[in-house]
Amino acid sequence: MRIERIEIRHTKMELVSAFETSMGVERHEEHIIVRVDGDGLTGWGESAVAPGPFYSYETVGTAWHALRDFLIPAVLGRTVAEPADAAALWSRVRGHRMAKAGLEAALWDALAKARGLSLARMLGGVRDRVPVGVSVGLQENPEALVRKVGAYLEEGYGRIKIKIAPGRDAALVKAVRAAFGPVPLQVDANSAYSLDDAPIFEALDGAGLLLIEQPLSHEDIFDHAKLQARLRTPICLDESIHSAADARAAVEMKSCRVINIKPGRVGGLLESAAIHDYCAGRGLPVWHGGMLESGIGRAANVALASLPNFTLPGDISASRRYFKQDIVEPEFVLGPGSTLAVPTGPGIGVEVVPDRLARVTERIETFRAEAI
Ligand code: NPG
Repeated sequence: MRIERIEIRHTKMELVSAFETSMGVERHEEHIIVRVDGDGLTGWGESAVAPGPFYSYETVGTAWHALRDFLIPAVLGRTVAEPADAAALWSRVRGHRMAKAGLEAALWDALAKARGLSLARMLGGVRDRVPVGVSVGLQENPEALVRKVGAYLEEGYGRIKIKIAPGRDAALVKAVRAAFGPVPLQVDANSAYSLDDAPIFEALDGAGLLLIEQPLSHEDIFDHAKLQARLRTPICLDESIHSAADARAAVEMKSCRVINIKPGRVGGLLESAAIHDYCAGRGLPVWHGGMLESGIGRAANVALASLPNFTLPGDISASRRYFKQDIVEPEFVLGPGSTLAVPTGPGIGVEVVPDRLARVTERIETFRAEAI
């Protein structure tokens, strides 16, 4: 496929309810949607950045810069047969993984469409439905959390993840356990603790949690090994894993027993698949994280989560959990057994609805290859 045109959009979508974590509160999701055109094909991808550098150092502004000034010029007018060809063209660019992931995803979509394959098939997916859960932000008090969790369980979510932060941890787990007994439950600290807080996690070790996600610093692998050695509950790394090389270091150092994969955090679907394969070979389960994506990013997430070693439920909830109206059709809906259906149509398998996309677009820039 010759890459003839690339469009990037800064989008802003209102969330149905505010999402609070140890990093701050979000009321809107601001991402970059990438559209690639060539050979009569269109591909869509989503870069799950944020306005501020609080989860990752990347922002809407840095990703826009990396895309406009480096990544798009590296591929525009070039011919790519495989996503790896595009990654090779921008291999001089270090970091900027979320920016790369958005562009790479759009190319995966277009290239899968060129072959008449669903993205899931092209990636090597093996399931037609993927197990999912719901991630519940910090609430005002334990009672409010119990109400929120109760409502999600009622809707059919079979796995609950709750956010924790210093001073808002053990009491929340206790309240959820008291209200709902042995429901599949995990916690996410988003790097809010230090090794000195190990007793807090030791106290949580008897709570039957599926895993404790990213308790320590966002770049740490070393202290997590020390903490994991003190716990029976698996530690899952998120923020600390940026590549298959990081995954290898974490596994060899016994820093975690589970890995959360987010294509944005690791630079795309190709690297995600490499982490998946490495973990499969080492007997570590992986699961798909979430960045409150629109239906464009969600479709790619569901496709990736259909790979065989994504055995734990993902943070890939139904469209309605996030937005009043998604920008794709069909929207993602929660199915039996807390699952989402993997789209079977070509590429991401959902249609972008132009006027809905236009309504959430804040800014747009288009790049065209020179005619040949
Ligand atoms: O369902 O997409 C979802 C949200 C899952 O909790 C979730 N994401 O730390 O993993 C995280 C958190 C997050 C959200 C991180 C937005 C960064 C931005």
